[in-house]
Amino acid sequence: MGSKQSKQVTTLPDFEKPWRNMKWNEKKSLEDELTNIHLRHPELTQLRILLHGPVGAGKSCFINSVRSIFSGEIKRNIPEQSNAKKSCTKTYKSYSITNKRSETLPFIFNDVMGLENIEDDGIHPNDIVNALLGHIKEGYKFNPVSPLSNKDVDFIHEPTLKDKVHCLVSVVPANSISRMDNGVIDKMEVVRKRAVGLEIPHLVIMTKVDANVCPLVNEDLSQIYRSRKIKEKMGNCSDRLGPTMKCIFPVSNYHEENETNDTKDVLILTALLAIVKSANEYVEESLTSHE
Ligand SMILES: Nc1nc2c(ncn2[C@@H]2O[C@H](COP(=O)(O)OP(=O)(O)OP(=O)(O)O)[C@@H](O)[C@H]2O)c(=O)[nH]1
Ligand SMILES: [Mg+2]
Repeated sequence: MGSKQSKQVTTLPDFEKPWRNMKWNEKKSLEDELTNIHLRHPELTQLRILLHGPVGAGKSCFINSVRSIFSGEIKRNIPEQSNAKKSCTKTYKSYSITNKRSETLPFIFNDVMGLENIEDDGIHPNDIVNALLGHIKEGYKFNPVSPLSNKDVDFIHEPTLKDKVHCLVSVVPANSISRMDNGVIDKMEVVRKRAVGLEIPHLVIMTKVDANVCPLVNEDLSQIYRSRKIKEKMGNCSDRLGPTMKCIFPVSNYHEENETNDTKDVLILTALLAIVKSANEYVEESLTSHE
């Protein structure tokens, strides 16, 4: 399980000191904080987090990784696909997280079909907006050609705060952000604009930092904030997708391992805590704005 935090690395770090402070030894307190977070809205038992992004970015794998962390063993239940050209995820689904004590955590993920460059393929950006607004019923099968309309049976006409999304998360891979198609970026921009207009927080998870982006990080993931390459990739995410650097979180999902390790866990839990706190602030603000 646990991993040594300071491995012998042969590649020299670019920054003498990490530019972001990480609590590498505080996995337990991160888990506790996420488990016991006090929801700031009386009608809610779970904060809803929507993941979107290009096909194969690691959206489903991120949810499996969070499940793995809280259960202490690698989870594979949500289908992922290697070298997928077409989105592996086809339907709208919510995923709860349970810990080792069988407690359900106070947040829930929604996974959607991936975005594609081509028009009429991959999820339609209006369907991501439909999800943000809470209009989509569980199990809805995405249709890339035409988004859900208010005439469809899967359309929720009067969504409550519980159905709505409380934090939008863009999932993008570090190893291809700089060459990501403009078609996909444009679709993500449509969604960001709506989220910003609705004052829904928007954060970014940058996956695949382990996929030959930086030799230092390949050797030792805990050096991530001493790598110029990773900082550059995060800057690319910020430039192309809109959110500022403090909203961008690099992670390495469980994609090939058969057991969890503390370094990966802490990176993912840190990202998750920022997401959940943003969602909680959003629901608190929605409470006061309706008074
Ligand atoms: N190296 C590496 N591979 C990853 C990481 N995250 C996901 N993958 C792999 O990337 C592939 C795609 O992951 P998925 O989770 O299926 O991607 P998705 O975003 O859900 O894709 P669609 O549902 O097809 O839109 C799988 O083979 C994953 O194992 C990561 O952090 N590092
Ligand atoms: Mg998927």
